[in-house]
Amino acid sequence: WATYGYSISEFQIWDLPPAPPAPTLGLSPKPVSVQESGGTPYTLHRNTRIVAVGDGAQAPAEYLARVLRPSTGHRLPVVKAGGGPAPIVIEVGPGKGPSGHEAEGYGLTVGAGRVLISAATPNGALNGVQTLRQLFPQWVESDTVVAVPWTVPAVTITDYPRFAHRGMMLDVARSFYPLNEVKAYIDAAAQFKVNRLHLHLTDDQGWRIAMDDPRSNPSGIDYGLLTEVSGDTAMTERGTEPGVTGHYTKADYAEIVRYAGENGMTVIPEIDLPGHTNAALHAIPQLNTSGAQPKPQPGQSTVPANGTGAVGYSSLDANSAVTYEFAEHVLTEIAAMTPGPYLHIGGDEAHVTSHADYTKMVNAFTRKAVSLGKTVVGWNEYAGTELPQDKAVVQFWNGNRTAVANAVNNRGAKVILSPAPNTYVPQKQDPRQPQGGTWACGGACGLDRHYNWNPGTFIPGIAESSVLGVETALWGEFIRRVGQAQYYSFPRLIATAEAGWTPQEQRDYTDFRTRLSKIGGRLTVQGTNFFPTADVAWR
Ligand code: TNX
Repeated sequence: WATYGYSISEFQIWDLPPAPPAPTLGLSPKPVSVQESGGTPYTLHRNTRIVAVGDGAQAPAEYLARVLRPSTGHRLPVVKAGGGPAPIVIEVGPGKGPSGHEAEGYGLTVGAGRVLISAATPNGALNGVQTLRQLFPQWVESDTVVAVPWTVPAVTITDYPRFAHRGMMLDVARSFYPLNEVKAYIDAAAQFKVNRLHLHLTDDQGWRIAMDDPRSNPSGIDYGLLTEVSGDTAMTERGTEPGVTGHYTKADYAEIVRYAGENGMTVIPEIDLPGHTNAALHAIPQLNTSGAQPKPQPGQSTVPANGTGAVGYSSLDANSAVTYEFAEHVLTEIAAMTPGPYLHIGGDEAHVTSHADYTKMVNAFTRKAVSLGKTVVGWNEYAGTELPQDKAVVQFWNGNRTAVANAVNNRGAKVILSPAPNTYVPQKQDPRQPQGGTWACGGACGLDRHYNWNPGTFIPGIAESSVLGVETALWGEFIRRVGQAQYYSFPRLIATAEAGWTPQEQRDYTDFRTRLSKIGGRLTVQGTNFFPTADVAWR
């Protein structure tokens, strides 16, 4: 060995073959109950039909067909009845899914000659479809035909979520994502049973949603300016490229809502008020009591004359009637465009607004949202305002947990958890990454931080039943386009999806990493970008 200039011990360290990957089905979120029968696997047949039993089975059956057709090359017709070789049966109706878990639960039985998915609702069946998809070979994610046997191991699964809300927030305001990129972001998350898409539509750097003028318009505001002017601005200072400009027409927004729905997701639109409003103040002259319209904000480090910090430098004026006229109209329009029950009014980081002014405005916006028939959502700063009884949701990101507990215990509020160290994906995932924040974890917020926490006990003094669930937050200061959005979101978004789905006592980080090592291949085949974190033995 001396000839080669290194010792035996060094040789052994570097030349040992890698440990064989631990066997795993590679499912995430981990289902509540999985039994592997060890029996003959199911094999898809070129004449397999997807049998949709019950009206609600049609959409999930077609979803499955769309997943399976490109890679298998089979026709896979969706039919209402009948068998044929190796059928996949999806049945949806009362009493079909696991009882007590009707909204999203499902049963999945894979036998040698047949697959059966049963659920009480279409979304439950869709969850079963996503699990079945993960049981096929990874090549099922290819968009061209692959010649492999399409086998699925024989299993019996009963499954349902721990929390109703497993969300992801996309900041389209700092940098815009065109419709096709939003769809790609939805596609990648839907396979992990993420069921809420929170769109951060407005901020200091841009306004991304078209608004029409109201019939009664006392201040004569031209609402078209919001997107004509502030759809054309974006964050330019951070990131390796300037932010993307653009906005959604009402038709684009309707298409996002439709596409999200097809993927089992409810859209939660956010109009951030009363801070984070520079784009609105820049576009609409009447909103500026002083008469001076602010310039577009290229970044957070551009600190306006008042010398306040990096965020929270803009505010609507609590003492101007135009503020209420404007906010109420915008909320009315966005509510009318949104079939889902939630309206997010922001409420974060209003650093240049006095507490009295903040409370006055937020109370008015909250009342308006509720009068429009919506459940109001706000960031945790608004927890201390006059929340409507049983109609408010507090989204925690940072700060005072006691205020959140009080909102729950005194006002019947529910909670969405987006604690920055556990769910903020623009934070660095590895200290060697050049870009990314470090403020939330005092260093990198790795995959372990996103996995190892308990949403049920995170806010002391509240019952788990008051927790709606969890949400990954993709802020957009330096993130540009969907490829980079995915690179920062995955695989940590998968950890959060599992934190929201799988019973706490069944969650184990080592086991999660083993399952993830197999999921990496799927992400690669489907073209979902991800950060290959050092914690995982990617195959
Ligand atoms: C704080 S988190 C914000 C956002 C920023 C984020 C990351 C929250 C409710 N507000 O405006 O994008 O930090 O820098």
